Amino acid sequence: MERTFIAIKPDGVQRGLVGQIISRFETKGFTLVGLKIMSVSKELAEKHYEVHKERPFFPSLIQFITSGPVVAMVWEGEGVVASARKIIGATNPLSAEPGTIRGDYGISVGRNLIHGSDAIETAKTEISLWFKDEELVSWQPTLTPWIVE
Ligand code: DAT
Ligand code: MG
Repeated sequence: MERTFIAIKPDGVQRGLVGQIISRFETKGFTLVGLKIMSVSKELAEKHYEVHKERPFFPSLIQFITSGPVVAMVWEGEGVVASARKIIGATNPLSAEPGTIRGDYGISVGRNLIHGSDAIETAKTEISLWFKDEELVSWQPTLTPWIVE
């Protein structure tokens, strides 16, 4: 089953949006299979954002993501990678559609609340970077037949 890596960034945690953000994925019908609050080391942050290391915003991005607790999650469901990106909205919250997380809660690209894997392959890499196998729980919600035909 498809899985994606989602992280509520320090701004989302500090602003008390953890519950509301989790709700969006939960009520959509996806299944939570991994969840933890953690401090992010510089090493983990730099690995996670490795593709951006030549970008001018890289130092401030690393500073930001390591500046407070992050809520790391793995969500499961058919099409979850692309769907989660839609639920999250465009990278710049000012361009993100209302109804998306970034569109509803943010105004600044450097405070855009949440990360979501951008492709199935990226998701696999990110999940193994952030979670140990034993931290993930495979389970079948009893509600599934009411959500998936
Ligand atoms: P996304 O998080 O939507 O996948 P991304 O992978 O292009 O976006 O960039 C990763 C993060 O880096 C993004 O969430 C916020 C920051 N970022 C991206 N572009 C930026 C920019 N032009 N200025 C400042 N921060 C930026
Ligand atoms: Mg990205």
